[in-house]
Amino acid sequence: MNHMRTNKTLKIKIILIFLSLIACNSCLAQTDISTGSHEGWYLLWHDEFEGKVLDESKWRAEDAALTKNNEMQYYTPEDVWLDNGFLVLRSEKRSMGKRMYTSGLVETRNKFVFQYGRVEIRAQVPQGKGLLPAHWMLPATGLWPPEIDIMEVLGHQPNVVHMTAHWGVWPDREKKGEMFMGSDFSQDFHEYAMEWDKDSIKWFVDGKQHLEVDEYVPHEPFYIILNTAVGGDWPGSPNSKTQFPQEHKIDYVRVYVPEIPGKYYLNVMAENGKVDVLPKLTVYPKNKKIKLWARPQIGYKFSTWSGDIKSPKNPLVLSMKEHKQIIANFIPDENAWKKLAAKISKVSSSEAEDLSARYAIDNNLKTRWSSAFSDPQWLQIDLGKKCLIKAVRLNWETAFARAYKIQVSDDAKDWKTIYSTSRGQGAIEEIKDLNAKARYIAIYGITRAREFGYSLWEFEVFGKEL
Ligand SMILES: [Ca+2]
Ligand SMILES: [Ca+2]
Repeated sequence: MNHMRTNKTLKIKIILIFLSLIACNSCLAQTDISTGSHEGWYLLWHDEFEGKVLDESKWRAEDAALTKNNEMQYYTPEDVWLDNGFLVLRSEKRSMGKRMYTSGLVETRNKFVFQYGRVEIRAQVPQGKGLLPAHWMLPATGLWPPEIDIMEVLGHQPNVVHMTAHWGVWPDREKKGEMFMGSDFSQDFHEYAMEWDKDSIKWFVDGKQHLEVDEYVPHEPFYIILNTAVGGDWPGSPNSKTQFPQEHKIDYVRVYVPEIPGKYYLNVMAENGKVDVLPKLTVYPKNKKIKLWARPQIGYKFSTWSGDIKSPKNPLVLSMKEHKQIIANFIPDENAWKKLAAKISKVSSSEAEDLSARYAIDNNLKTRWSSAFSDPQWLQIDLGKKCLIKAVRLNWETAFARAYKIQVSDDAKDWKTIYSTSRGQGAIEEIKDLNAKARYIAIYGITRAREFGYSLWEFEVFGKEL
C-alpha cells in the first residue's frame, strides 16, 4: 500500500510537471525577471520604478475628478509616488474636488504608445469593497471604444482577475472577457500580461494564458493606464469594512516587441515637447532613413537629443541599423510668447454652475468649463484690446473635441476661422504660428469625441498686445 501510494504520488507529480511545462510553452519560456530579457523579444519600453520620483517623460499623473462610471474618487498626483523600486497608487478617504475619496492614476498618453507587442505588469493590488485596481489600455486617438483591460480586480473579490476587450462604435459596443479565479491577489505580487499581434490578443496571469480574443484585434497604437478607482457602477461604494488608505503597488511595466531579423524599432521620448517621425512605422527595415523633428511645447525650446543618439540638430536625420531609444530634451525659452490676459465674452452653454465658462480661463488646472452635451458648442474670449495672437493651448478634460475651429473677431460679431481640424486628439493641444490680429478669439466645437460635452481645464492664448 505504502509503495503504491508513493508510486501514485510520483505519477501525480510527473503529470503536474508535464502540465506546467505545457502551460509554460504558451508563455515566454526563458525569462530573466531582474533584467526583463526574453529571448526573441526586444524590450522596447519599460519602467522599473527605481528612481526617486515618477518619470514624467514616461507617465502623466492624473489630477481630475473624472466623470465616468459614477466613480467616487478624485485622482491626484499626491497619491502617486515611488518607493523602493515600486510605483505606489494610494486610495484614501478624504475630500478633494467635491469627491469623498482620493486615488492615483498614471498613464502614458501622449508619452508612449505602441501597436502590437507584449506588456508585463507586476503588481500587488489593494482589496476591500469599493476598490477597483486596473491595468488597461486605450487607443492614442482618444476615442472609446476600443479598450483592452489587462487586469481588473474587484476589491471584494480579490481572488478573481477580470480580463476584457471592448470594441465597437459607441453606442454599439461589444466585449469579450474572462474571469480567472486564483489565490488572493492582494496578498502578494503577480504578473499580469497581455500579448497582442495582428491576429489576436492573449491575456496571462503569472505566465499562464487565460483568454484569447480574435473576433476583434485593434490595428492602431494604444497607451497604458494604471489606476485604482474607488466606488462606481461596477465595484459599488466602499462600506464600513473597507480600510483606508490602501496601496496598489507596481514593481514594473515592460513592453516587448518581437525581434524580426533585419528590422529595427525606434522608441522616442520627450518631456515638455513632442517628436514627429517621418516615416512613422512600427518597425523599420535595415538602413531606412528617418527624420525626427523635436517640437517644443509653448514656453520651451529644443536643446539636444540624448539616449542612443547625441546631437543638437533639429530636425535629425538618421539611418536605422539597430534598435534605438532616443530622448528629445527641451529647456525653458526666455523669449517665448507671453500668455494674454482674457475674460469671457460669450458662451453657448454650461453643463452646471460649477462648470461655467470662467473656469476655462482661471489659470487653475483643477477647474473646468463643460458645455451642454450637444453640438455645436462654443466659447468666446475677450482679450481687452487688439492683440497679435501667436498660439493657443487647449487643455482638455476627458471630454474633448474631435472637430473644432479656432476663430477670431474684432467686434465679436463677424468671425474668421484661423484654424480647423476634424482630428482633435484631446489632452493638451497646442496650435502655433497663428499670427492673427484680433481682440476676440473663440473655440467653436463641431463634433464631440465623447458622449459628454466640450470640457476644457484651460483655454490659453499666447502673443502680445498691439
Ligand atoms: Ca521595480
Ligand atoms: Ca481652469
